[in-house]
Amino acid sequence: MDAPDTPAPREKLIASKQAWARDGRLITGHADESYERRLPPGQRLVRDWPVLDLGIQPDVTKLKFRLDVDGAVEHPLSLNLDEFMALPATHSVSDMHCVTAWSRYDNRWEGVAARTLLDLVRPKPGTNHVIFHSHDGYTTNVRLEQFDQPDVLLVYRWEGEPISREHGGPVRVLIPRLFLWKSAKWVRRIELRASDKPGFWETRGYHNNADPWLEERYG
Ligand SMILES: Nc1nc2c(c(=O)[nH]1)N[C@H]1C(S)=C(S)[C@@H](COP(=O)(O)O)O[C@H]1N2
Ligand SMILES: [Mo]
Repeated sequence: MDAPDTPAPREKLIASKQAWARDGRLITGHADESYERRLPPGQRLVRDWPVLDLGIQPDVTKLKFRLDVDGAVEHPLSLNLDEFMALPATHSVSDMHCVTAWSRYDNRWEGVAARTLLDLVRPKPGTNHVIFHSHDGYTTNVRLEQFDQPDVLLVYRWEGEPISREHGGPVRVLIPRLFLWKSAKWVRRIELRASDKPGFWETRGYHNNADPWLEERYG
């Protein structure tokens, strides 16, 4: 894939996060009784919005922007920024949960619903997985049923402002009911597949499913 802005990731940061995964840091073991709560087990509320990345924040200019939605679909899409922004807009309010134990409530989003894209590309029968590819070389994977939810958006506004570069602007994925590492920033390509393909953190000790209420942090 194309990742023209990609120098080496911050190896130390990655190594320490991998060590957390190995040690099971932040696991409380109380997932079951907490399932009904708004704040997932082991999480604490923050009011700011922390920035987490691999030490690269690609500058996705209008000229560099392209979104491909392809793979096991009837009608592959390849959109420039104007074409993407012309798709119907969806507004939502949702919470964010990061595996590093912060959660932030009531984020107001605007973007294009995952279901709008799925209606356009039409996944072929037997398509069960979605892989996100980003401009910094990051990848992450979810099951199609996790992407195909009404609250999943490709967002371009947060709290009325354009998504900043550090948070993955101009367009990032938002899957609010999974840990935030599943929400690819600077998204470049959405690949639909019959088979799964674990992404950057999933191959470094993070859980494949990433449900915060089940404490699916590592594994
Ligand atoms: N392209 C890309 N997307 C990414 C990441 C990344 O390094 N590159 N980091 C992930 C992780 S580990 C987290 S916790 C969230 C952080 O998003 P934020 O910086 O907007 O809080 O982005 C996720 N999406
Ligand atoms: Mo993260």
